[in-house]
Amino acid sequence: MKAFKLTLAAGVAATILAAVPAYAQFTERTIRLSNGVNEDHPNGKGVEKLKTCLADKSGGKMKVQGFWGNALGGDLQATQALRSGTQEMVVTSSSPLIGILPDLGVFDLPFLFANEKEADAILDGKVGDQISKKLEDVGLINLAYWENGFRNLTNSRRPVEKWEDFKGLKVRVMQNNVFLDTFKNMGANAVPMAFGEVFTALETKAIDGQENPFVTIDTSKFSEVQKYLSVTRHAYTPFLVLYSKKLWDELSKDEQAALSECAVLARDEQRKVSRELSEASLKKIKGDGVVVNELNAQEAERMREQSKAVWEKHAATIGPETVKMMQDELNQIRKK
Ligand code: TK8
Repeated sequence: MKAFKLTLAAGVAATILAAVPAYAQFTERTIRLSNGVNEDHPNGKGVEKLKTCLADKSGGKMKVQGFWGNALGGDLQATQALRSGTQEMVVTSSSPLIGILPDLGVFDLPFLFANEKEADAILDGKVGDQISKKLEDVGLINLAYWENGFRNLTNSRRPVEKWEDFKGLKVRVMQNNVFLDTFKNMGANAVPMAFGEVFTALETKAIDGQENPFVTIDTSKFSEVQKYLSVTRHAYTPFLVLYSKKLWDELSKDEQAALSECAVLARDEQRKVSRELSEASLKKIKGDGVVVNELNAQEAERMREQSKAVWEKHAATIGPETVKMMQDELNQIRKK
């Protein structure tokens, strides 16, 4: 009886499949997705998840080709390619894109989030949604926020234990005015530079230092060219997972839904791996001979105080409503 029912069910399924071609709403396509980081960064696992999820949903028709280590150009360049419709996807830091959407600068404010939980709640909540809506108006579909993470300073000169130790250090910052002023305000000589140029600039001593999360410091091999790592956690930056609006509008509803769902599924994987790998990366960096120092609570607080001027200076350019929305939402989250 059971066997009979199964045969019957298979027969019905076969008839349906014959009537409607499988995955008719999907077109064979290869989506080019670029990354500034290398494939062993947690983004590698995120992109892997995205690939398998899309293959499942589209019957193998939607493929993703990942590019790593700035192979298709840096964050900003790749994002502009999306806007003009010559590339489908990029996983980019939000920071280099403030020229395209000033509101993104709200994520760059120093010492904004206390921990990952706050970051997730903001990015996956109202603030994240509002920013994504605004990105659409400038030709970019933001499918999800992945994690870049809490940023820490490395340099080749000395351990930074208090903000005065920044004085005179030549530090690469992202191409972003909030970061530029955060470091200038500490007394550093801040140099804006695209990520792809950082390793060589450190190696040739054109700059003394840079700042990034542990996983990026490790997977970009900065340990080879840096002596000190100071755990400053001065900012948390997200990754945007962007799709070209021009090319998005050519997709079927089913393809769009698949991409939206898969980018979020991949987000959970990417964040999980990012958090698991963070401590392991720090251990590796230590193992590579880099001298690591933590800030004591008092000095961390002084750094936070010193950075308040940057908030005041940049609220107007970021957009006062956006900054206020962020503060209100954070207050809500902190009350819970
Ligand atoms: C990689 C960058 C990088 C970022 C930076 O494309 O530029 O320092 O943190 O991870 O987005």
